[in-house]
Amino acid sequence: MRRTGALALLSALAHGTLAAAGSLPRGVGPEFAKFYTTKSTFKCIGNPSVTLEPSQINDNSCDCPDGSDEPGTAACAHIDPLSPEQPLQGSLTCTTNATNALPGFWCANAGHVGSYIPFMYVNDGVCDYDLCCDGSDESAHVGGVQCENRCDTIGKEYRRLEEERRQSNERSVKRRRTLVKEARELRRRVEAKVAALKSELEGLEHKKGDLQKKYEDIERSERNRVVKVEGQGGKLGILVNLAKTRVSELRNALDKLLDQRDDLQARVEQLEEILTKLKDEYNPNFNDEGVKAAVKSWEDYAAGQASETKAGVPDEDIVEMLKEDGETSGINWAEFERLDASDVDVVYNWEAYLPPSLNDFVREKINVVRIWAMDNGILADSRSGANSESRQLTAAREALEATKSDILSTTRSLEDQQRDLEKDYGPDGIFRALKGKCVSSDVGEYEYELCWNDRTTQKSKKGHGNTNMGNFVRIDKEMADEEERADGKSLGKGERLVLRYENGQGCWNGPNRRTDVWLACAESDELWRVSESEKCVYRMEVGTPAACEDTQKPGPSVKDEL
Ligand code: MAN
Repeated sequence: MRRTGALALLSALAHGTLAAAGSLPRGVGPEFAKFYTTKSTFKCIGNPSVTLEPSQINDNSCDCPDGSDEPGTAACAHIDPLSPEQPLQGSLTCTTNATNALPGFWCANAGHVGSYIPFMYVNDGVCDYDLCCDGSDESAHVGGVQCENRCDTIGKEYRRLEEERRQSNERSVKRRRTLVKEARELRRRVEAKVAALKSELEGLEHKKGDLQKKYEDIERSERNRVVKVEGQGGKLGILVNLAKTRVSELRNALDKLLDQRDDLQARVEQLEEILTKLKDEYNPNFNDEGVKAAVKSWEDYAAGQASETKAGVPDEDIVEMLKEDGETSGINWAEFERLDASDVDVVYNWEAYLPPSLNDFVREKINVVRIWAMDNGILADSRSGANSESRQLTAAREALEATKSDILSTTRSLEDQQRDLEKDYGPDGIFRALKGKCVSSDVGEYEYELCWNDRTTQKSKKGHGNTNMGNFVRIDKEMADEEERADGKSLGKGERLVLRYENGQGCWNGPNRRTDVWLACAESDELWRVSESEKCVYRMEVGTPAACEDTQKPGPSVKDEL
């Protein structure tokens, strides 16, 4: 085989022709037959002013400027655009400057597929079976070459392979349909999530409104409370605190007094002892009037003490009084501190006698005046001072804040899902079904990996770590021009989807790595080839059912389409 048959075969297929026998001159393709049906004279196709005798057709002499008189010989091969330029007799420039009116020599290839081959291959002594299985290109038997007709065998094999390809393509397209279904379902789920998040958000907004109102009501009612039970704000609170302090002061004074009493008691006992000793031991014969008077006074004092009954507080009672206040002794102040009602509540009891609607109205009006009075310093603002917030208000504030934070996170999730719905997931949104999946392949010292909608990675097999070759950015389309391969693992020719992965790891002394992922139809996802066209610019060729063309379009409601 001197050149690939793809061009000729495709050309033939494009015209949808099969070889057909006829009485046309050798090498005339079916679409040019009409130019060769006249019996009298032949007009050159591109130059109808030039007329020739029928015998001049295929006489191995190039008479038409466009070569149309030699469809079955190589006589006009020099004007074949595929032939090297040659001097042309009679041409002013002496070079080929015309275009052959015919695409080439037509091999009918009965039993196979008809095709054109370049004129220069005609009668060159080589059987070009890949293009001309019927051997008609070597009718002159140059050098004794005999090209048998092999179209039966070649045609059979061709049809077998074609059938194989057709079946494989059918399977690929089926697989694609499954992927489209999966993608639709995934999208539907995201849409459902969006709807759920929206209604959740609505609920949260309502809740926030209620909690906000509740918080403000509690806050207002706290501001309205002129006398607070807790803390320093109210009269009762102040009274409780004053009483507590006073009792504590009195207890301390009593404690000290008791000490002083005991001290004085001891000293009195000491003095009584001294005087008793004086009385017992003084000498009455000395006739000392001062001593005698002192002894007399002491005797009178002692006699008075003996007859006097003492009505004092028992010591046990005093000890009891000195014990710290608490739940089991003295006053339990905590009980007073825990009281939740204010002593001015009674003032508001009139509310109970009014209808509820009027109640709210009157309360609201009073509150406005009260807050105005507080704001203007006429009434004490019960909110001022540390720790003045009630547990009820704290709980209301915390509930409100928790709901606000729920709203934030729900909004974020909703935005994520909405962004996802706007993303380009390719034709029929098919790449949504591949999200999270990866394909990889060993090439040299690396394992290369492609993760759909995510990133491409170069993994060192020598343990040098992984290199990001790009992150998915978008889907493009480009024309591929690759030879078909026997194993079918080729991009082929035509428009192909190209996934762009950019902004990968920086290249030493160069830009960030990027990868173009070219896709072709295949039965399963497979990374066929990886190449580095220039430093840190990679190209992956990947087979996937996602890239197959389905002539039977899926139904409506797919918004992911490109
Ligand atoms: C590594 C690999 C190569 C790349 C060079 C650039 O060796 O990522 O693909 O060409 O770095 O320095």
